[in-house]
Formats: sequence, structure tokens, C-alpha cells
Amino acid sequence: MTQTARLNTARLADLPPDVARPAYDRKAMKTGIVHLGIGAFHRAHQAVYTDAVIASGDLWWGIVGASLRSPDTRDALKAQDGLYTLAVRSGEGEKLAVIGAIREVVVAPENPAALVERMSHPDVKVVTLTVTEKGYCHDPATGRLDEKHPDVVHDLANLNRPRSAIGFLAAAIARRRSLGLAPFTVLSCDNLPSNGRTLHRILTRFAELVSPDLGAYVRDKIACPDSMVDRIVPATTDEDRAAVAARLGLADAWPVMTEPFTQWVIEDHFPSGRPAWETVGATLVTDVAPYEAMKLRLLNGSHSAIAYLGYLAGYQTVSEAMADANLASYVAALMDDTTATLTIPPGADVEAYKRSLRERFRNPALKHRTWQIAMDGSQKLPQRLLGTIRDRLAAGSDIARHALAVAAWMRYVTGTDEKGDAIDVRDPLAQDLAAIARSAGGDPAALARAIAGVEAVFGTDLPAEPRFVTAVGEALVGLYRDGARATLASLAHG
Ligand code: CS2
Repeated sequence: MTQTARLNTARLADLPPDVARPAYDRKAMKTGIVHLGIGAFHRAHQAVYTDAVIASGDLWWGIVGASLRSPDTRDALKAQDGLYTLAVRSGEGEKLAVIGAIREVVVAPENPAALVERMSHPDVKVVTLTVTEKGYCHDPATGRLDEKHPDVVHDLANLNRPRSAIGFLAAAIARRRSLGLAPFTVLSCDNLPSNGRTLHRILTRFAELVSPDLGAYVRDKIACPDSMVDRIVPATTDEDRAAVAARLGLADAWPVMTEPFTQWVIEDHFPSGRPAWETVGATLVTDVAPYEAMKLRLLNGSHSAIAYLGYLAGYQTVSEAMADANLASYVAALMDDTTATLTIPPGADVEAYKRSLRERFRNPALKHRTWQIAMDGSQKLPQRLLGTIRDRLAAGSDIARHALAVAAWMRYVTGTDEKGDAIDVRDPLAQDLAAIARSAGGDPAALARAIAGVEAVFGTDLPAEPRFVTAVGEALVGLYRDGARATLASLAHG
């Protein structure tokens, strides 16, 4: 059997007619953007908007993507000249488009100086980031730089060969400044609260620790606009690769799978210029905060609740979990509880938004694993669930539903599921949390109190708040006694 030929520039013309492809001169593109963290999410979101801007005739905005850890994406895309397939899936079928915006992928650990050089090129106007919550080397409860983080300690001592996104940004900002180049704008596209402001605070502090002078420069000269990004992008599986290859008639080592919905709201503050993303569907605004809180608390908050409760209930994917009527009605009620804490963005219909979220979660064509969303909960809970809990406590409202989601996370991070099988817990605090679980000796109320004491997640206020500790304790006792399915059933019918 002959091997299927690989997707690349020379084969674009062989694609079936219903597959969209770049119709612009890729060789004429400049590199206006360097992206840190070139995972599936970037390739299904920002790169797609940017591809559309380039297709409209502005060739300035080609992207150099950087992997801060593994060479996998570079290895996949190199033989494809940076081309890859975007597969948009819904119950009605699948649409494929080959995306051409990525010019090159570099692997930071192989040659950190080369990435700093790319970022220091005069053509670069914007550096975008999707490095996940934990990539900010911060304390999730306070949003401040974690000065003891091993990568921060390393990068402060070795700024000529950084490891972290923060280290690369500081090194490239310093280099551009020494070359007399205008600074780039840094656009965070991660699910952090006030992601631009948070990044600016973290980066300024890091730069101050390099030198007071660099600290002042970052504080005064580096723009970090806020942005809200939204598109569900499950990890690509081998089954997905095979299905895409069958349709393309060509092999793509790393297509990205996503849903029809996409949204990008960006604070319009780019002193060095930016792509005209507003011409291809993005919304440029002066204040992202209400959009971001609505999305983080409603979409991501519900996602995390579905991930932990769904996983414990034995559901592999979000759509499978949403097919459990009791879980679905809990999610609807959780969203209603959250709504009271939100400032609704101008013109938004929050009830329609909530309905559309539930519809998206039910998309049967997306195999979005509960395990994938469950990752890094210690970094996600504060902005997804704990802010809502704080606001509801301040208003004197009941927090039982949100406390149940937090309790499900606590049970999940003990590392043992309801059948007694091990859970592969991926979280920077996994070991600490497992040790706390062992010391609680199987008593759920003690476990809830002990985990609620983890300051990096819960701050200093929530552990001292009896209404919080009691609600989470009761929920965890119930989860251990009855299991997730029965707990959700009694909520729905009780
Ligand atoms: C998810 C998000 O994995 C997760 O934690 O909640 O990646 C979610 O799919 C996106 O934020 C949707 O925009």
C-alpha cells in the first residue's frame, strides 16, 4: 500500500473543491505576529481570524509560532510548510479549510535565543499568547507573579536563555529597546480574568526584578490589551486525523477540530498597529471586562462543573454528560445562579447566550473529554467559580450549586474515582493536593476544610468564611455518600 501524500504547498491544488485554502501569496507574507504557545486553540482561533485578514489583502500579518515545550507541533507542520486543516464540526456535518497564516514554528527550548531574535524583528508588531493559565507563573488567587516559581527563578538568572513566556517577553522587550525598535503589543488570549491587565502586572514585576529601569519601561511603554477568546477546541485524536485525511486525500499530521461558534472581543489598544481583525468578525471595544466575566463564569465555570461532576459520574465527554437530564438541569440552574453576579455587556441577551452555551455543550460531533477540561483546576477555579461564589456570598445568596462543583473538583484531585480507580490528575498542584487528601484520612468534611485552606487557590478570605467551608464540606460529604449521579438526581428531583 502506498502512503498517503502529505499536505503541503505543492499539493494545495490537489485538494477537493469543497476544501477552502489560502488563495494569497504565502511567500509574500511578512511576520507581523509572533505567537507563544502554538497549540490547537491558537490554530483554531486567532490564526483563523488572521488568515482571513491576510486573505483580504494585508500580507503584513504572517505568524511565527513558538512552542515553549515540545517539538510536536513543529514536527507536524514543518513537512506541511506550516499548512494545516481546520475542521469545523456540528451535528449537520463538517467543513474543512486549510489555513495558511503560520509561516514557521520554532521550538523555544531547542534554541531560546532564536525565539528572542524572531520577537525582536522590526516587522513584529504584536506578540500573542495562549500558554494556558499556568503559563503565567502567577499566583492564581491574587494574579501576581509567583516569584518563587522555578521558571521565574531560572529566567531571572538566565535572561539570555529563558524558559517561560514571561521570560521570553522580558528578554525580547529589552532586546528591542537596546536596538532602538518600537515595542510590540502583547495580547494575552488565555482564559484569565482581565488577562491583559494581569499579564501587564506580572510582566512589570518580572522586569522590575531584572532591573528597576526595565520595570519602568514595561510599566509605561508595553501595551497589554485585554481580550476574551471563545471557541471550543477538543484535542485532536488519531481518529480525527484519519477522517480528515480521508476527506483531503492527503495526510495532515495535526489538523485541529472545532465547533462553528467563534468569538473574539479585544480591547483596542495597539500603539504599534494591528491586523484589522474587526473586518473578519472580531469585536474591538474599549472595555472587555463584562464580556470576559460573562464568558469565564458562564461558559468556563459550567465547563469545569461538567468536567468534574461528569468525570465522577463516568461520562467521557461533555456531550455525553449533557445527555444526562439531571446534570443538564443542574448546569442550567448553575448558570442562572451565576447570572445575578454579572454586568451584562451592551446589547447582549444573556438568556439567549446561556441557551446557546448549552446547545454548544451538546454538540454531538465534538468529542470534548471531561478529562481534558478537568486539567489544571487549581489554576482555573478562581476565575471560573470562586469569583461567583464571593459575589453571591457578599449578596447573601445561596452558594450550594457552585459549592457542589468545587467539591467535585476536590474529590477529583484526590486521585481516586467513585469505583476506586486511579484518576490521572494533571495539575501543577497535583502532588500537594494528593498529600492533603492522604492526611485527611478518608473524612470528607476534614478533606474539604484542608483543601479549602490552599491559599494559592482560595486566597485568605474563603478559608475563613464559615458559609463557604460548610457548603463545600456538605457537598463533599454528599458526593462521597451518594456519588455524583445520585447527587445530581436528588438535586433535580428534590
Ligand atoms: C475549557 C476551555 O479546557 C477548558 O478548560 O473550558 O478550553 C473552553 O473550551 C474554551 O475556553 C472555550 O472558549
